[in-house]
Amino acid sequence: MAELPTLPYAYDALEPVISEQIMKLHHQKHHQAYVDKLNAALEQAPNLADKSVEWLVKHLDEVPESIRPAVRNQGGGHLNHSFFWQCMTPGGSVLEDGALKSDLEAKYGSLDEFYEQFTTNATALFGSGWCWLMPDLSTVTTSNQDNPLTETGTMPILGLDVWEHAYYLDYLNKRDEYISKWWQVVDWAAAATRYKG
Ligand code: MN3
Repeated sequence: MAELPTLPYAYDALEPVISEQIMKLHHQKHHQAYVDKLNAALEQAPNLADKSVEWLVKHLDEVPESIRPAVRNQGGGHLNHSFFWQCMTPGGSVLEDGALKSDLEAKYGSLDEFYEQFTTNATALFGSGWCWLMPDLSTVTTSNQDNPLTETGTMPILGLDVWEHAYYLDYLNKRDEYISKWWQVVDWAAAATRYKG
């Protein structure tokens, strides 16, 4: 059984970047719905009951076709949001000197250039989806609730939800403004811990 994880901070802790209203809806309604619908789908495949959501998303081809779309969308939604909450922390955390910082600077020329490329990709994504920083430090986007884990076999080290439900109440149609503010709450220390170099 998939379960809604507890948010690692208060609902209002990411204000003013992300409002309490959005965080409550996003966690209690949207994320809860992914969990509930994933569990409903898995009732039809008892042999998968003990599998983690990471395993399911990574091995979609081993999931029965009858529930594969549900596991892809609802399982992906559960995995992505569980990860997203871990990518943020109140007030953000600094990207300290270390492998992640120096490798980002080497790959992009500067951190500012990295921010710009990530923001450009996230802004340009058509429709609903996510923008990710991968372990090879490339930035990629996925549609809907797909996670790069399915295609590449590896989890990202950072991810941004660019579905309208993630920002519309605070930023209306200004996705670029949401993305530029989002860096203020990114938990870079956690991303650095995930990065193996
Ligand atoms: Mn979302």
